[in-house]
Amino acid sequence: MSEPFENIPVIPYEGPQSKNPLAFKFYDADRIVAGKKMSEHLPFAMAWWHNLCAAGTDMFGRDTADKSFGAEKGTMEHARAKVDAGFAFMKKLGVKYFCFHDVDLVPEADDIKETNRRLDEISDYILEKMKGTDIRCLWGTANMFSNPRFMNGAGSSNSADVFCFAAAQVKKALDLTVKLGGRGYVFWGGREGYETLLNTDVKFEQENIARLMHLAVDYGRSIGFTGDFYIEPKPKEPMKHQYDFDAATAIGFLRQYGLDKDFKMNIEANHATLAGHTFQHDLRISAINGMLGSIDANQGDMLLGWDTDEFPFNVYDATMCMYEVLKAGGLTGGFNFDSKNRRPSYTEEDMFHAYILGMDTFALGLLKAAALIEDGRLDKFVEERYASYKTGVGAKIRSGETTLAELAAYAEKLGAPALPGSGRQEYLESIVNGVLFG
Ligand code: XUL
Ligand code: CO
Repeated sequence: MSEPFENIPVIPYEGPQSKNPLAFKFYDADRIVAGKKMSEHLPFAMAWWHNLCAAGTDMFGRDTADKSFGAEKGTMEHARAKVDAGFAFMKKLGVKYFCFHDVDLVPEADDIKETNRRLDEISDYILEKMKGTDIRCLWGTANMFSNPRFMNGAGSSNSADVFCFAAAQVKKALDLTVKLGGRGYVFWGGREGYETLLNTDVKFEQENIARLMHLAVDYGRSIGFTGDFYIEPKPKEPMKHQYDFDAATAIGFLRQYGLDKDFKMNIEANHATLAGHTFQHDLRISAINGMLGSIDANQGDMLLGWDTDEFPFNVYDATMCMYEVLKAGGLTGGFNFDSKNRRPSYTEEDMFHAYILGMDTFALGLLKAAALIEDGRLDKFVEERYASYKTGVGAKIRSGETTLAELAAYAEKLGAPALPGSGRQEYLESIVNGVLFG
């Protein structure tokens, strides 16, 4: 049988002037930026589901791409062919990590015992493939949203039996993550939410989701999982209301249920924008709470109100993302391309073009974010903007050495404060443009 992607070369770095579609223009793995190699700043990961499984099906039409990789779909031979294709793909691009859902790896059987047997078999095969390479698992997860049994959620299901099946899948997915040396374990609350309050006990459901997470932490730690658990917030889709709306909501939930020591955030760009935030906002909220763990690297479409999972090409957003990541001192996780080719981009070359685009976009973002920090004008402006808290009454407020009555007396004596100083937004935006394009 022919080698996967045999007509595609190993992707070289050729620099910004290159017109070669199968070369990196900005991602230069060994280049040192802000004291570290680009490849260390940017632990990229391949998403098994989009890259090796999704073939362009949408609500209005069937597959456009051929992801059979020379085997009959729905067989273990196909599962192995996907492993072969995935490793060939990652090697050619220099992608060092992969992320998976349990059911991305094997066809799901009717009986969970048989599914688990298949997962044992394929994970042995993946382990074999990993030997002699520096390719590693970034994170694993359980798909608890596709099977009809999860129509009302997994941890949040009204059915205790369904809860048990969710538990069984989480247990197995944790086993696989540990077996493959995964850095993290993700909970994306696929259907953990509701459609109508007329049939839903929100408090009961949220308590049960927390119970499932506690059970997962206890089990994970008992089998030697030392990595981070992640919540991946998303406000809607598939459910109308999803409980993990955004980073702030998810962090509050984790604290309420005593899960905040074991969990961090896996922030996805397109999920943040669906929540009405910028990508940077959810990164900042995670970072200031010490919970910026990992990133699902993609982007949405300003004109579409759903999760389009496009490959990131917006350099402004990538720059502001990397600005947050650099300021936070890096990620414990990595940058998982939870992104898919557009339906009409159905060839093997398109799969490579997509990753080259995504990796180059984040490399550019890294370079520009490092330059913004080095430039220092943004930091200096923010620092000075809060200068009134450095001395006098401001310093007393910060140190907590005052009372409401004292502050009220101060205000009365003042009569009226001066305006708080210009925000200078347009000036700051022109600094960003200057650094990006100057
Ligand atoms: C769905 C999504 C998932 C998670 C993993 O919007 O982002 O693919 O990343 O379950
Ligand atoms: Co995602």
